[in-house]
This record gives sequence, C-alpha cells and structure tokens, in this order.
Amino acid sequence: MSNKEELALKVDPEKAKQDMLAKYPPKVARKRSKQIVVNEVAEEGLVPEVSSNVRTIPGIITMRGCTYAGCKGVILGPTRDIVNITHGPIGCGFYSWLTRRNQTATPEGGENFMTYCFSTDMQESDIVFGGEKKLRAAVKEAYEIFHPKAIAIFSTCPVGLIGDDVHAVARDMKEELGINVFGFSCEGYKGVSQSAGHHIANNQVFKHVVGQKDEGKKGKYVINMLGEYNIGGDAFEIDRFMEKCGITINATFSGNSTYDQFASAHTADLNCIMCHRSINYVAEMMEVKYGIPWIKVNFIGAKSSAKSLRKIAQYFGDKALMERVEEVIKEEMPAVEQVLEEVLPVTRGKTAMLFVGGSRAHHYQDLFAEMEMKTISAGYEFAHRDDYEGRKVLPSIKVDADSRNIEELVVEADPVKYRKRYSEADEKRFAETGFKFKDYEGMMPEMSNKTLIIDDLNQYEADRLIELYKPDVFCAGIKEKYSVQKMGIPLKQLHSYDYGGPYAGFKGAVNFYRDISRMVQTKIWSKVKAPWQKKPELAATYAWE
Ligand code: CFM
Repeated sequence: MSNKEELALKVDPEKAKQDMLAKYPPKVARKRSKQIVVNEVAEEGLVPEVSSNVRTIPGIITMRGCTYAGCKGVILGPTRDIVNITHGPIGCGFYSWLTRRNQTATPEGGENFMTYCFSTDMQESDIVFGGEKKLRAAVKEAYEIFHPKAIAIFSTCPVGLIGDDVHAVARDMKEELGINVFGFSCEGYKGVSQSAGHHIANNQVFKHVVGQKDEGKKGKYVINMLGEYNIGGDAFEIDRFMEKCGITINATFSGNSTYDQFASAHTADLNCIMCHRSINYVAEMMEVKYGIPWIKVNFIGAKSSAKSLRKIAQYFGDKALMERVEEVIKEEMPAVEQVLEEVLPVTRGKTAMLFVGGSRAHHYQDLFAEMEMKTISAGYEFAHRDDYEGRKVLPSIKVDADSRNIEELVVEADPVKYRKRYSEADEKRFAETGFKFKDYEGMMPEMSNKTLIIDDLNQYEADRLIELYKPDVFCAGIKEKYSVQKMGIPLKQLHSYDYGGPYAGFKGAVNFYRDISRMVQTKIWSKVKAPWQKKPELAATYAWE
C-alpha cells in the first residue's frame, strides 16, 4: 500500500463529512448532510440513499450548469447538420458556442453548422414587446442562407419570462419552409441543473425527429449508441473497433451525428447506453414505441470496452459475431497491456477523486482501477438517485415539484413501426445466461465501503476534501481546475479532457494511462506557492460565526 493510500484510509469519512458540514448554518448543513454519504455496500448492491437532483443552495458555488446547457449544448450540440438557433440575448449563444470539444467528421459535400453561432440576439425592445417576430425572421434568414434539413430553436431564460411561444413559431415556420423546425422550452431555470435540459431535449427529439426516416444503415448487427458525445474523439474510437467487429452503428446520440441518424434511429435492433443520465428517456421511449431493447454499456476502460463488446455479441447470440469480437479484443489488448505495464509502477496505489457530470464520475473509475489507482471519493453534479444507487431504486424516487415541471411524454407502441427485436428462443437464452436489459447498477455498488459520495459538490467542500485527503489527482472541470491546482494537486478535466483524448475504447485507455501517469508523477503543483500561502495577510469569519 502506498503512503497516499494509507493516508486516505486513515481519514475517517464520517469525521470528514462532519468537518465539511461544520462551517454551514444549521439549515444548510441539514440539507447537505443528505447529499454527503459514506458508502456502504450491503447485499444485492444495496447502498445508502443519496439526496440528489435537488435545488442547489443559492450562493454555495456549485459546479452545475443550467437547463439550456443540458439541452442545447449537451444533447443537440454535437449534431452537425441541424441549425441550432439560441433565442435569447447574445451571451447564452456565445458562451455555449464550441466549448464542449464534441468533434465531428463531415464527409465530402456534407454540412457542418457547428462552427456557427446562431442567436436572435434579443435586445431590450424585444424583451419589452416580445421576440417572436425576430425569431421568425431569424429562422427564415438561417433557412435562406444555409438550406438545412432542420432548424432547432432553444429558449433561454428571458423567453420563458416574457412568454414567447417558440413552439408556435416552429410550427408556422415548418409549414412555411417545408423543413423540420422544432423548439425547446429549455429555459435555464426550468430545472435544478442541466439534467432537466437532457430530458427536454430527449422529449423533443423523440417527438419531432425519431421515426421520420425509415431507411437506416444496413448491416447484420445494427445498433444505436446512446449517450456518447464524441468528446475529444471518443466516438471515432468506438466507431473504429465496432467496424472491426462488424457491428453497424446506425445512430449515435449525439456525437458526430446527423439529422438523418436521429430520424432513422427506430430502425436499429439494439440501443446501447453509455451515459445513462442524459439519454435514458429516449431509450425507454424507443423501446415502448418501436420495440428496441436497451442495455447499458461502458466503453471507458479497456477491460470495460471488452466487456461491453461481449455483451453486445451476447445479445445478438450469433456465433460468428462472438468469435469476431474475441479476435478484436485479442488484437487490441497487447498494445494496452504494454502501456499499462509501463505506467503501473507509477500509478499503483495512487488515489483519485472524481466529481463530474452525471456519468463520468462512475465510468472513469474503471480506468483508474485498471491502473490500480483507488477512487476515494466521487460524486455527480446533477445525476439522480438511480445513477448513484442503481435503477432498482427508481420506484422509490420521490417526484418533486421541480421534476414535475418537466413533461413526461405518454408513449404507446406504434401500430405500424413497432417490431419485436428478439424471438422466444432468444428470450429463453437470455433467461438461461442471465442476460439483463436496462441494467444500470449505479456508481455506489461498485465503490468501496467508506468512500465518500458527494452530490453537487461545491467549492468549499472541494477545498476541505483536498486538505483532508490530499488525493494524487482530482478530476473535475475548468471551473475547478485552477483552485485545485493552487492547492498543489493536479486536476484532470474529465469534461473537455484538457485538450487531450480520446479516452474511450482501447486506444483511449492508452492515452489516459499515459496522461494520468504523467500527472501523478509531477511535483510541479505542490511547488507553486501563492504569496498569501507564505505570508497570510487577511483573516475572515462568516457572518453567522
Ligand atoms: Fe453524460 Fe456527457 Fe456526463 Fe452529461 Fe455533461 Fe459531458 Fe459530463 Mo460535461 S452527457 S452526464 S451533461 S457523459 S458535458 S459528455 S462531461 S458534465 S459526465
């Protein structure tokens, strides 16, 4: 055991929790104490309840983003040939423009509008007298210049406040222009985080796009990859080895995707979910309406990738595919193992903390485990209880007013397009082999006892965690990066990958091993001292102290 691992284990997690809560006023402490949980895995993967998907306490400096970000930026952002118009003042459009590193590969003659920033640039007069007229003009102008297949309209906060009806505008313009135009009521305040934006985006894409085109990609094993956004080229790597295996990805939601991929998504035979939080709604609805089952996969980590490939092959139950998958794994693994061997002497026994989004704080633990690094604390920014505790808790999740605010679509089997994807014989085979659908077990059952699980971590708690545990690497995003590094700890951005990546699949694992081994070796951050660390000049207390 390394010194760091020993040190981490010496920290009593319950004391660490109390330490973090001690500075809060009683009401805040009470709320946060339900979101900070010491992990304990009981039989059947039962874990303690984590309060999540609840409102952030104002002023607490959260890591979260807004509903508009989850809808426009996360789900629709990576689709290259839909013109995405932000209806609002220019800031929302400008600051959500090309910041997420979702890459795309436009074929010869194809369209890519991602490099453009479309906005209605609302002014004070639009806020006072209404912005619908301006929005109509913007849709028309975008159509005349670009002639896209589809135009999407995203509502920012003021749109909801002044009551502009983006859906009515979309309907009218669809009729007038003869292309698909649809709107999203994804005002930033619509939910407690970007998670609400995912749900809103899922609903509208399902309602207005999926099922519009009956010709999908042809292949023997046709799947959709859901919740893979091609950050740093992850989807390219997944495409590479899928192709090697002979598996056809019909649509990716939404990394490197096109309008037609969404429109023909209902033709695939299996939905594979990477990021459960952002896209499970579409998967569920596609199952009900079109009969496509879904499974959870994880292509973060070489072993996890191999496992997920085997799971897909098992679903199809075809011997030739199973053999091909084994061959591909055998071809891919030596290069991975070679680099792993190189880095292990450095990474073994080191510690990591992960506080990211709604899925990566879980998935990346697999990569760290491959490097024999221990995750001592982790949490999501905006995930729900099922992402922490597993889908088994779904029936017990209380729907609060904030969630009720988001529309739940009522979906039925399509009388024409519904098609059962497997036979009775398959069903028997699934039962015999224990093959499970909709099988997300969540983050906590896979984490060790006594690790600290923290939902919606904030700046203050991050600082305390680092002071108490001194992890070897802290994984979060750009908002956290510099304050953590100033405390002497390297920070790996797991949203943007710090301009690196891909980290998915086999080649991605190699990249990650190398990047992390470099980061945990360097002492540079611990040597940097700010003037006030050498000579404190100011001391302060909180108002309630
Ligand atoms: Fe899913 Fe994502 Fe994530 Fe997410 Fe995100 Fe992202 Fe993320 Mo940043 S869709 S939940 S809203 S995996 S943008 S690609 S990295 S917070 S963990």
